[in-house]
Amino acid sequence: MTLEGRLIVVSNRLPVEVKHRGGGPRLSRSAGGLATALDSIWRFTHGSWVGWAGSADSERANELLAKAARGRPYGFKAVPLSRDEISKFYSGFANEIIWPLFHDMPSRCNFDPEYWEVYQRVNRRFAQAAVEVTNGKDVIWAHDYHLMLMGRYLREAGKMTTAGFFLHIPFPAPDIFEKLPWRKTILKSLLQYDMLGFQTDRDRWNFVSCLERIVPEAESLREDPCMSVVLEGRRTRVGTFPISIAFEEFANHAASRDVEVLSNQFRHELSNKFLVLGVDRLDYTKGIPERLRAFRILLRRYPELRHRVTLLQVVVPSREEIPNYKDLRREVELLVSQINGEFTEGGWVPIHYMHRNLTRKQLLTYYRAADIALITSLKDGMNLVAKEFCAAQVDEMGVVIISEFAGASAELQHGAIVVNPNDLAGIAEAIHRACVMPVEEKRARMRLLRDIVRTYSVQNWAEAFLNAALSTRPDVQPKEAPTEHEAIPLTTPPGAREQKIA
Ligand code: GDG
Repeated sequence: MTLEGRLIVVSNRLPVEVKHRGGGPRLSRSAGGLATALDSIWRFTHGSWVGWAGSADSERANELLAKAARGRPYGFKAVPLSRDEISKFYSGFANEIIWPLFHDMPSRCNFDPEYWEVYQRVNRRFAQAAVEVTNGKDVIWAHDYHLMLMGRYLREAGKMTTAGFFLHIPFPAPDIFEKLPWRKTILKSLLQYDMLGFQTDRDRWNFVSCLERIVPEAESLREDPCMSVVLEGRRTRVGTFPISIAFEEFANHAASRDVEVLSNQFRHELSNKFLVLGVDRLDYTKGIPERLRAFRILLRRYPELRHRVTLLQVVVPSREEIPNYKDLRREVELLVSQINGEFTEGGWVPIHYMHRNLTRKQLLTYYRAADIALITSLKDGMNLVAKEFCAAQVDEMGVVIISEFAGASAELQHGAIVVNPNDLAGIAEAIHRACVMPVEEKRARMRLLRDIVRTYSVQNWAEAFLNAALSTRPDVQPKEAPTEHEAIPLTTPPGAREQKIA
């Protein structure tokens, strides 16, 4: 695809972070998968990335960013945020209200009205920063729940260019969403974007159902391949774009000699036990305590599996400033020690627990070494770990057990074993089933999963979204012929990609 203008990506954080350490500010790569996801898009376009740089605005920080931009196809535009704004906009509104609410956990929300004030102010500042680097032909692409009001402020600032928004997390059903005191303003602000993208059809339909209930004056039109919503004469297109991964990159790295050696070595150190792997940010939506309890049920129900199965749980530190997250860490660590206390015997520890960041190579080593990926999210926008695990299964032997409430289950359901994460006994049975699954069945399932993830890569995702956004312009016709990366039509619902094992 070709963009006539430039791409202006706007996200809460820039892909690089300025940290103040002794001796002045330093630049590092910031956490978060969005940078990796967009790498493929920057290969054929250029532009700017607007976001928080992780430190107060300073001349030195801006110099560092300008230096970091050299050689990249995009420049950085830092949005300065004070400590108080970070606390109320990011930790507060985004992560104590929207994150739990959109993951169907309203009782965890802290509806502090001050958070709302700061959320509005910060969204306006992001919009101003985006407008400053944009001209009429550019496409603005805003990411995630931190920036739901930015569409409205872009319009107020007189922006005439195309603006799209992609939500990485789920969109809740009306009964949940309507608990939000600022529900109507948020929905109407989202409709100020030209293009809205959701991870799954379920999220898209939830959004449309919320509009029907809360903004009944908005008219939904079913059009192919997207649908449209018209409010006060403005049309917004609404589509499903499941995010994916750079399949070949993961697969090639996993197939490398380095990773093979490390993976064999790791398996040898574990005495070739059957390895179950969990990899998650430490987050209450990921269902980590549920997974541990299910593993305990497995070991109680099937004593013959003791000594034969090991769970490796990798937990990446996350949002440690929020009280809920501290409590979760304690809960997880207590469960790990209880289970290990109950079952450990000479030469076998049932759960290996890591609370730290891994390098990409370490992660791939564990993906490749594992027999099962166990994903038990209580709710998840997509879950890229599931797709990365498939890419890393170069010998096609791993089994994916995935929560029906992870977005990825829509695409992966026929190759994976799908579980309800609240059904702990069901998860235990699924692990048992994977342990005794015949090799041919494992292979058939993993081949299917790898085909699905290979066919629809992150590049397809980004191109599909941007093409759909571009087609909202009155002066741009959708392009004639699909490229080889677009074997899948723009907004094919995940169901259309589902395949069955032959
Ligand atoms: C949000 C939505 C949606 C994990 N540990 C390490 C590490 N990771 C990488 C994984 C993966 C990413 O982090 C986690 O992505 P997920 O998709 O699983 O989850 P969230 O962080 O919650 O992401 C989610 C996603 O946005 C994209 O739209 O799928 O539903 O919640 O890429 O590989 N990477 C490294 N070391 C680790 O220790 N290097």
